[in-house]
Amino acid sequence: MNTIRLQSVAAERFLSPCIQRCSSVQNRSTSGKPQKVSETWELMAEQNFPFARARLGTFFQDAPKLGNQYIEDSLLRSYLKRHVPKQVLAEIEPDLTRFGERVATEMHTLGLQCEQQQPYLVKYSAWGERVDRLITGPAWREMHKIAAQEGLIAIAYERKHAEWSRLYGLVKNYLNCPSSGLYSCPLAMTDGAAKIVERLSSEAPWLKERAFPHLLSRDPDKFWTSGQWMTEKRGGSDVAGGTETVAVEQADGTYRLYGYKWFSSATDADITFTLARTVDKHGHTVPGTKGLSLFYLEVKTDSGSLNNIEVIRLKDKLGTRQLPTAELLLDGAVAHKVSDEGRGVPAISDMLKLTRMHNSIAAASSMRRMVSLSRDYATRRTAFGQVLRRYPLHVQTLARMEVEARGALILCLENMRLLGREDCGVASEGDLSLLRLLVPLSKLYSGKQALQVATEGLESFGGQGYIEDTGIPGILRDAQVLSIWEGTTNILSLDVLRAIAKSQGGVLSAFLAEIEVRMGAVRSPELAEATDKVLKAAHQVTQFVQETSKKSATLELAARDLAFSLTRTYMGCLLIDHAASEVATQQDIYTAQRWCEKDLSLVVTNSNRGHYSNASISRDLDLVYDGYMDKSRL
Ligand code: UCC
Repeated sequence: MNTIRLQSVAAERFLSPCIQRCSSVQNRSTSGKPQKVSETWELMAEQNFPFARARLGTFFQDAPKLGNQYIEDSLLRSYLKRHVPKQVLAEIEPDLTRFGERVATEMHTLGLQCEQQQPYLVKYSAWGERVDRLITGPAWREMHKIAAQEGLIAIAYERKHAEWSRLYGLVKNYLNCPSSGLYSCPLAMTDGAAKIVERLSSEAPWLKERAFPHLLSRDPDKFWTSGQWMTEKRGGSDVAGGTETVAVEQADGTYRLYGYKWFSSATDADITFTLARTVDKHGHTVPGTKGLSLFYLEVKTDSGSLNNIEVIRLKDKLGTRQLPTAELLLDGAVAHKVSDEGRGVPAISDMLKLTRMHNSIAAASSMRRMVSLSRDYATRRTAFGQVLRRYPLHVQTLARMEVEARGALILCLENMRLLGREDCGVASEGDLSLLRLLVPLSKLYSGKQALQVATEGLESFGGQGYIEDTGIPGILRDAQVLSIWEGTTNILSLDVLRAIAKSQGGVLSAFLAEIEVRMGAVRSPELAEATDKVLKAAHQVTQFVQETSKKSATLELAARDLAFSLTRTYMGCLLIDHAASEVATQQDIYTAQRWCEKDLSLVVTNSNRGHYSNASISRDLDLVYDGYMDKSRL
């Protein structure tokens, strides 16, 4: 029985009209003697009125809880079990298990704090001196320490597990990402920088000597992060057309950079790679891609001041507010040219490959986090008399999210495996071709999936999903960037066309060959229908490209649908291949079957509907500008 006392005079006063009403009821219904207010209150409490004790009521919803993020990720574990040699798995699994717990506990809390302790810029000292000091919060700085100590960059380059080191390192990044408070972003660029530095080890040994030990350091005080400064005011996507930064050679062979970088994602980096146009002795630069070279610079001088860089302002963004993203003026920053003249874009493409892979990893891990929270919540939240997990309609929605998360993850894992082979020089021509094609596909498709899963997941919490301090809205806001940075969906779709053209179709031959081999080995009757569908789509889509290859405008118009078709087909292939393997469960089979219900050859479907015809082009334009008033702009 509840024995409750009125806690304050104020409460007594507030409740007194109600109490008096109750009091008279109580008086009549008990002994008939007059009673004091507090006695009446106790009687009320005895009757268990839920709002009698406190104005908050007595019901508090259980918050969703995270389990060990490695142990609870069935596909991740079975993929590793299937592909990683037993001995290597025995060596790395204890660390993954420990880290899976750390990200779900201590780091999850820290990650949420990163958004509460947003970075800010102090432009002037108290005495009026321009200082441009970037202040980051304690949780953000802690993430730097953790990244170094956990070897999030180092593991892949130390190569203790040969080609499996990359998979191990990136799987740790996958676990880290949703709990990292977006520290995953500087890590993505740092990984890209390490890849460039390693690639340049024979041309620029000084760079390896200077930067590599810092990029791979496990000592937080020595660990450096890198930026990737590409975007300028005129060019986010059109880097070649939009880059205005110029590089002026100095007598000592270094360069001074002058320009305005419009979007430096994490400005607290120690170093950066950036593009600029070298100025010849007549003061001329070469326009377009051929005028761009790649430069390495350190953000601060040895004395700790900025390297002739002004931080103009921090960006006010929809999400990723944990990140100190800034506009920067380069006013003679000292830099080193590290590519051949005019070969800046190909030279930075290694970094783009890595940051685009990290982007897909961020997408896949964001989906995993959302599903983890949603499915746990469904065991805690009761509505209409039952916990949510007992409603098949609710579980069906979560299952659809799970299928998306698994499709995205399996392609990420495959790319990690291929990159490990490239890192160690054991990749075949086919592996390299596949990697060139699959990285942009994974990036462009997973960015869209993450957004869809984030919005659905948010809804699975009802109104609570819309409340900031649950931490759930941040997942949606941060997911929005995934289809934007590192190249938007359409730009990445064009990159897929670039890869096809540059390889003269080689990347598509590798795609088809791999699918034929994998699907040819599937024997399970349960997977027969899905296998046929994947094979048919692979042939139809590659044939579409062959038939359209001479019509570049049509191919460009079909680029997004083509990229979606290639990705859906390849994800389907990987899911089936896994579902047919010795490690598969019934859930793997079900995932593959569900995945393959999608329109795998969307580009063929839409081509048959006439979406890429000239008539469609003008109808699209007419539709978009229907009712638009300012005809002079058309
Ligand atoms: O900097 C940014 C913020 C970083 C945030 C990172 C965090 C992410 C992690 C998340 C984890 C939480 S965002 C910057 C965003 N901007 C972009 O991504 C740029 C988008 N634009 C493009 O991708 C463009 O397509 C360009 C700039 C890469 C290429 O444009 P061009 O100039 O038209 O290129 P071309 O002429 O087609 O290619 C020039 C050369 C060719 O080689 P050659 O000369 O030998 O024929 C191409 O094959 O570059 C080569 N190339 C490539 N090679 C171009 N792209 C690639 C590629 N992707 N891979 C290999």
